[in-house]
Amino acid sequence: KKPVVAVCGATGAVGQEMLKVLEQRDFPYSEIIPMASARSAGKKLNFKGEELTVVELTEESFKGVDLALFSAGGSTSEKFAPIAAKSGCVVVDNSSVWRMNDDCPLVVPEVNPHDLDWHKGIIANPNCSTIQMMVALKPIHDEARIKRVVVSTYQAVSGTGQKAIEELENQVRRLMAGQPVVADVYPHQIAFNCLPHIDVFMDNGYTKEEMKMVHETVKIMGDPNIKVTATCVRVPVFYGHSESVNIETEEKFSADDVRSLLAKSPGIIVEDYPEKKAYPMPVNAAGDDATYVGRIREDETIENGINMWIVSDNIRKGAALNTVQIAETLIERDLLRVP
Ligand code: A2P
Ligand code: 11C
Repeated sequence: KKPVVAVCGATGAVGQEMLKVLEQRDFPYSEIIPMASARSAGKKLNFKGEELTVVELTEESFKGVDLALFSAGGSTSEKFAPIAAKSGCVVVDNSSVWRMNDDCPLVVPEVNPHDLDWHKGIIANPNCSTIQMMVALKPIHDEARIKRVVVSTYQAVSGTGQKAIEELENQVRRLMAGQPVVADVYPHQIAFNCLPHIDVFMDNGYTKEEMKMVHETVKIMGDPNIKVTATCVRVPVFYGHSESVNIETEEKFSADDVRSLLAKSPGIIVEDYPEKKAYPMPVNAAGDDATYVGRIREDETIENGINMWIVSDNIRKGAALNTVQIAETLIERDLLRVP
């Protein structure tokens, strides 16, 4: 029997994309149920030419539902994911609340699909900036053992959600019309600016987004020896996160080795032709499934080091697509049930 699938947060930036990805990949289902807050109940959404009606997400919503894809904010996931799992519905959650829980696998299907084998009902989808970095780093780690990663991110406003997309658009319009800007979602103007501040500040001076990259990398790679240090920056881009990544490896690995290894690795497109001015850019990656890697160079200041530039659509591979790929992998491995 094909699963009954709930999309929780179906009216949001990621939820809308989840519906699109389910449609495009011909995901097997017997019914798709879009869920959101009471504000959206009754709203109509189009799916494969049919009209679906949004229902309010409540404690009773999961009876008879086999799979729930959550992207409705942390507090909603925290409350409803255990309720769903308890009623026999497998949850793939896009928020940050379950990621570091020892009972919840944190999965990028190209990297650690085997971790799905021990799920107990709730599976966590990693942070968008972590996912694209993992897709690119895992093949290198397998060949040359990564010891340390220094990453700086250039993250799109869609990572914050629909309201932030509208805020950037409104600010650009107002500034071009010579009007003062209104900052509501972000603490400062985001149009024509960069904010070195994503998610909340922690006691150690890093932001929570930066610490997610540190801790999630270790859990996904299953290797406590990988050291990561991150600086996360919000930039006035609508879709697509970019990352400047410096890695230090145990084994010697040339830039050419990295290029040929990544070119044959799953989920990656190497775009590295400086002579043609061809390198990954968010405007090209937006709407696409691949993680793009370019500007691959040897770090000339250390023995075994590589610099590269990684770009991917944060809403697709960074969120909706990875979530659906986790669900597909659960089905392939015959794991779509709460043990
Ligand atoms: P709604 O549109 O009804 O507010 P985004 O990240 O783009 O802001 O989207 C957030 C998503 O999470 C929306 O679909 C939103 O629904 C949903 N959501 C937010 N709060 C709740 C809640 N308490 N219960 C169910 N869905 C929620
Ligand atoms: C951003 N990475 O770009 C964030 C969005 O932990 O799931 C996702 C936050 C998270 O703002």
